[in-house]
Amino acid sequence: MEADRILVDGRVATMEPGPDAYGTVAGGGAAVALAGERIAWVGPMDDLPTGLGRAERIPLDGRWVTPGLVDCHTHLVHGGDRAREFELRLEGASYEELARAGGGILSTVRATRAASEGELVAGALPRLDALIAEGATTVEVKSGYGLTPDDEAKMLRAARRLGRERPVGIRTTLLAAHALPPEFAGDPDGYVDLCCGPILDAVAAEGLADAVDAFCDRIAFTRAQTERVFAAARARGLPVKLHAEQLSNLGGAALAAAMGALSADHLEHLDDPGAAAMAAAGTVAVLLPGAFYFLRETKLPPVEILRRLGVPIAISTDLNPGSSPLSSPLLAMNMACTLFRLTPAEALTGMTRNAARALGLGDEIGTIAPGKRADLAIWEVERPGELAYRIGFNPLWRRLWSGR
Ligand code: DI6
Ligand code: FE
Repeated sequence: MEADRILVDGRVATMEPGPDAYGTVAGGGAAVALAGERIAWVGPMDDLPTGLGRAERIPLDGRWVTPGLVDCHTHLVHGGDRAREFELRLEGASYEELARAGGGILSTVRATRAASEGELVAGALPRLDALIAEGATTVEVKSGYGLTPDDEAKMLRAARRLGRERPVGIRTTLLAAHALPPEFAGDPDGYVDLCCGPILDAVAAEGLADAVDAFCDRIAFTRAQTERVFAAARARGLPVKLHAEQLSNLGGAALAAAMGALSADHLEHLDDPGAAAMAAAGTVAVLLPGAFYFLRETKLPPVEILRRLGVPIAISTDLNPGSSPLSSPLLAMNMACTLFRLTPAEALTGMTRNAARALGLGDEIGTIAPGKRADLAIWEVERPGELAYRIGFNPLWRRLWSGR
């Protein structure tokens, strides 16, 4: 075995399925050997392979190593902010009322259209840095505030640039079917034609999207419109995922599952048939407690049903200016426990292994296993359950992305 560095005398939560919920490496101390950007070996110190004499040893003094965190659902590229809308909501306006009055997502569309690609990058970097500072090594970024071929492509180019500006994996998602732009008022099917043709063409021509998403809800697009967007994406070989059952139940999760979606996200209003369809298809349930909290929702996603059916659960920040201005993966994990009653181990699985799967990257990242990318977070904690426990405290010691 070849390795150039070995993290020694640590404790390791591999997050691989196993006898304990964290995939903990047994024994007194554990080690992770790295070969370039890959994990070469992980196991107890006592079993360290011989012949690694020349590898540099990095002592961890008992600190915990987990996979780098994977934030699998964000809208972190956008112009402007929605602080005024927050005040209006606190005075009694609902998210849905503001959206129907031309505010909400559309107010961010106006600000995003007015911004240059460079301005979008500059605005997004501090938000991305906040995720990185808490151990994120892969972040998904959606479009959805441009809603024209040029503006959607501009957003996704800005997202790709973030991955060149920072040591982090960026996965991009085209979310053109996010809201009906004002120039298509009264003609949602006309806009869906634009999403399925010119927007997808513009984005695919430059290879700007790794997946395609839509918002299937009573303030956004119907099931039939969503199906058209998905068919166009799949015809171009792009995987799909869906904002489903957030504010109402249109049966989006079942549609997503039937069309082989990687994930269905939000899911507060998910029903039993939708959950069963997701279980049968292996579609990941991405829960977004930040949006539930910030919109002061009361309808909980059906976690017990998802568990019983064995639907993999991922957790994400949903970082966006309107429904979840949350740039803390650790707080998202805490909220998943306090609000949705996940266990701390389920929350960490949801930000690592299952989040990787929600991005179609389950073979590449999300657990600590030989051959996977060396994306690791090293924490000053006594046990991994602490990661979901504190509020507003960051115990990250070091982070490695691609072995760096
Ligand atoms: N649901 C959400 O929570 C975000 N998008 C969506 O479809 C919110 C986006 C926003 O309000 O700007
Ligand atoms: Fe979202």
